[in-house]
Amino acid sequence: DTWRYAFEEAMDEVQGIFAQKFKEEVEANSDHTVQLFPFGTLGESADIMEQAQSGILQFVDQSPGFTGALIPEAQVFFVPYLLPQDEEQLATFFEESEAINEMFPPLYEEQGLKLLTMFPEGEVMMTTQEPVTSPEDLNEVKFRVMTNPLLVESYQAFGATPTPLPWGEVYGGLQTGIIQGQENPAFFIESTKMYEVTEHITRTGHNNFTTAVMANLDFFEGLPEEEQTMIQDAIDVAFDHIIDYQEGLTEESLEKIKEAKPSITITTLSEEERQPFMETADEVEQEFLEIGGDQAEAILEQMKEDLEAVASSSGS
Ligand code: 6CS
Repeated sequence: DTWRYAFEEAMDEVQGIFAQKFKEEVEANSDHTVQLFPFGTLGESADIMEQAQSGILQFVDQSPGFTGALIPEAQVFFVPYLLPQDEEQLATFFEESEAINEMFPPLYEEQGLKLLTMFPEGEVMMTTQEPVTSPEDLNEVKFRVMTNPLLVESYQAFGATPTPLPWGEVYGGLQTGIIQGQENPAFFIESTKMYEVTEHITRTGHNNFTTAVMANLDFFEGLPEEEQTMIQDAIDVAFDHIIDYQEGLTEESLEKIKEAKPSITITTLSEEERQPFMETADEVEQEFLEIGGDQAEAILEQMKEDLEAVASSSGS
């Protein structure tokens, strides 16, 4: 059969590299073909999710930044400063976390989706027109966020005026000044040329971009067991590949940005400067418990436990 797989990025961006590896593995180990649909071929993130839920697509990559409305618990990824900065620890967390591997799948199943994996896409950075060293600098800044209620709360707590928008409107929004800021990993700021319409990049260390790959549940459950295993194996290979692929990617991307636009400033906030941003975490966490669905508390607690386990086993 031909299986259709859509994602939210271009072919040569992180989600596309993952999807290409998955396709390669599936095609090497079965008679099936995987047809890839990058961003822009089938609509926005919300559209491809609907298509996956209805079975028009067999596979979809949608980030929790857009899944929050469908699965409120997925908003947990927007509690600031929850995930570790260390990339190795982060990868281990995604592989081993009970919250991710056992608690999230039933929640996705309720939406007709088989959750296959979640993986990190890199440190999230703020891009703005004016320098940012404290929450005061975000005052009155219309800051684009993905359409996720907790992310809106988080940027409100940071002092900005959050503006939820689908991805397709971001570059134009920055260009026309409808929005003055946004957040994304460095590779994406570089590949989408967002640096052209921004003056400052600020590393606040508040998050790492998480994404998720799933299959249509009826499709997946209708497959023979050995094909289900073949798919899961292909996902595992693609996971390892995407972790390796991202080694050094953040710094390389920042260098490319600097080369393309020497006037841009790239600032890493000091621990002291990060403090007021970090202090918003409790408030956002409380809000998550309010709006994060029935499993919010259980998921948050389990995630913290999983994160501690990873941190202590890595000796930090
Ligand atoms: O900001 C966004 O909406 C997009 N950012 C990334 C890194 N991937 C897909 C998503 O749509």
